[in-house]
Amino acid sequence: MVTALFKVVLMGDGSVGKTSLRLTYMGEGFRANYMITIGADFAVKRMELAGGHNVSIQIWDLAGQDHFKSVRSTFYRGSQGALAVYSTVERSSFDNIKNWLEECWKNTGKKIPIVLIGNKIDLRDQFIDNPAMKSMIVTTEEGQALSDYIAKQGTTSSFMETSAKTGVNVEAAFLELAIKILEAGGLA
Ligand code: G3D
Ligand code: MG
Repeated sequence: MVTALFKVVLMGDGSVGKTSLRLTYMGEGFRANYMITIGADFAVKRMELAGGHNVSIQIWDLAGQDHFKSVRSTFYRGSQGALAVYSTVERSSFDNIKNWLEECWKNTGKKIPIVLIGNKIDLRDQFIDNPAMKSMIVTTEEGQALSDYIAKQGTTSSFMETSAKTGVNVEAAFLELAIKILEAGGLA
């Protein structure tokens, strides 16, 4: 049995749902700490993994500073895994994932494990038959293909589709990341 604290970051374009995912995972009543110099929240939650491993994850979330590149190098420092989040109803956020990964790996100095998240699937379900939305929608197949591409860059990558609104797959996504970090030798 092990006890560990993992630092993880939430990255992705503004409005894709990073803060909502964190709040859904942690519960509404949760208050995060705020690091004013880099404009980031961080919050800790404990989870129990198979095999009796007790892991706490410290989740770092940019508090509306998503677009200020200058503050983000501190944000990534020491993180052991990342949730790379896009919106399944906003293609530009999907196209930007490669830029987020590059920035993350550059600042962490190693290819930390990634869980790729396609969020807002409740909206995609609503928009799926709307021709005006067709070009905005990112399919499951596209998400999976991007995750496969990330895995070829020399790290582990998993893919999940979530809704921070309905809660579907939110807990599973954080759990998956903790498992990937453990597998990558996060205790070393
Ligand atoms: P960010 O932290 O990545 O910038 P937020 O994104 O968590 O602040 O979310 C941006 C907006 O998208 C919020 O709406 C939020 O409620 C909404 N949102 C986040 N995730 C989902 C989801 O899975 N489904 C739906 N339907 N909406 C979602 P507002 O209106 O508060 O700006
Ligand atoms: Mg936010």
